[in-house]
Amino acid sequence: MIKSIHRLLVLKREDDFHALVDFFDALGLKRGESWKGRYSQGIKLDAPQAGVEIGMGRGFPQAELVLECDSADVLYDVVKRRGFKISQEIADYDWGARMFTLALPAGAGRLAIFSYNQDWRSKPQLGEGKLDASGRRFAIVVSRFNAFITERLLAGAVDALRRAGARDQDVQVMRVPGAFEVPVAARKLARSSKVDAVICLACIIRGETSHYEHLANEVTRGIGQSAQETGVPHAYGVLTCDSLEQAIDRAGLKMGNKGWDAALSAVEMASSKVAGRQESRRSPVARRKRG
Ligand code: INI
Repeated sequence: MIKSIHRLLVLKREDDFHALVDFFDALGLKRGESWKGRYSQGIKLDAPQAGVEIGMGRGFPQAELVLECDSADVLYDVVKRRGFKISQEIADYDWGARMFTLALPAGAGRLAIFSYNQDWRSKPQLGEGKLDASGRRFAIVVSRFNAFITERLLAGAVDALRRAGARDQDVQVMRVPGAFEVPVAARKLARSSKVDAVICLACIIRGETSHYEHLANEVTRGIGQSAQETGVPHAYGVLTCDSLEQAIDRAGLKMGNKGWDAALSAVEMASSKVAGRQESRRSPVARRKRG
């Protein structure tokens, strides 16, 4: 019986090896079996589905490795942020997909990333939430670092929740030292089974070092993981900016208020039939507690 199928990418330099592992990790592949021996090291990065695709004719991706995801646009941002070279810009294709291609480092080949477009006009919208926060409970985790910005995000988020019908007593605010601490606090609140959604607010401003990239990646991944593992919607209101000026623009000046936007996403997701916790259902945590 076949157990798995993997494309092998053998690199010559250790830093390329780690860069590629980190990259696939950031795209959301799951770390599998790994080893480190005298002459070699390796790690398998697994996807929920793998296989061989055999094609014939025209219109196929120009790549040796093809990855299908939920949203090519989201991964396009990840790829851009990590400075990988895009070899084919993101575009819509007549086979109903949105796709781009990039060159992997150290000549490890080309990777095509695509997602199928939803034809939203003809399909019923599955479990779409409403912008009605009445009766829902929210937690806002806000970082004190760059408080000048994050307090504005917080004000925007609270205002949006109130306007959407949330009662003040149903909104709790937790301050943490910096963006790095946001995911842990968010996870704790999500697990408390006392909230329908968590809104994560922070501001990371690019400095002179690579610290920014590490912090931004870790915070984003931590928040995403907490959302996926707890099943409680988390809204991402983390500003990642090149300058303070850019941050000010996104905290209520020229580009709206990211705290407000995040709060509305939380409201929608909290009432979504698919993502939000429904009144009739108890959370896994509550179920376990009550037996
Ligand atoms: N925290 C932020 O929220 N934003 C930043 O821009 C930032 N920078 O640049 O360093 C930052 N650092 C602190 C970090 O989040 C942790 O609080 C700290 O490292 C303690 O764990």
